[in-house]
Amino acid sequence: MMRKYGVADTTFSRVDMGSIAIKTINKEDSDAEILRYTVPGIKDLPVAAKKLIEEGCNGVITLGWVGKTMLDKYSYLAASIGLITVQILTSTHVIDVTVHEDEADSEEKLKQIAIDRASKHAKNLVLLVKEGKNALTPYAGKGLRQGYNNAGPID
Ligand code: RDL
Ligand code: RDL
Ligand code: RDL
Repeated sequence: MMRKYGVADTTFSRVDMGSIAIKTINKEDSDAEILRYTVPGIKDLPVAAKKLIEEGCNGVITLGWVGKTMLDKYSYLAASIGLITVQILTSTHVIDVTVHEDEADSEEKLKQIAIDRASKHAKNLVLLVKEGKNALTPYAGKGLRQGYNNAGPID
């Protein structure tokens, strides 16, 4: 069966995480059909995700970038609640990849976080879409992180 994935990204982001997600989805699911939807900023992502689902996507990944100010953080909170609402209304996963500009001091480190987070969460999306609710169970409790090295389990 051909699976359909949605990729929603922003022009605000300083790294082209949408292309990284698409490359990863194609590698992990050779049968994938991918729809991309680019919007100005994070607060535009919830409706983009909803429209992608309405166009038949079995799962969506959103890729957002949050600035350093308190205003940006409030915008992220609003966007995040919107993305969770879309998931609940549609019973469809919307995997939220967000990079916060104050996560790192250097542009190089921010880029590394973005690449790692986007590719690891694209793999998570493919697993959830292809195999469903137990696809990630082998990794439960393993302290996995996206954007950083894994924290690991506490023995
Ligand atoms: O609908 C147009 C804009 O309001 C929308 O694109 C916002 O998401 C833009 N935006 C902010 O207004 C803001 O204060 C963004 C951020 N901060 C942000 O940190 N990251 C964004 N957009 O992607
Ligand atoms: O949809 C993919 C992710 O956005 C989602 O799994 C988040 O719940 C991941 N996450 C964060 O983005 C974060 O900033 C988590 C935490 N913090 C956290 O403290 N614990 C989590 N997830 O389980
Ligand atoms: O413990 C260090 C980090 O995991 C912690 O600072 C997280 O909050 C960082 N983080 C985000 O800020 C975010 O927006 C994470 C994610 N998304 C995520 O999807 N996965 C993470 N961390 O592991």
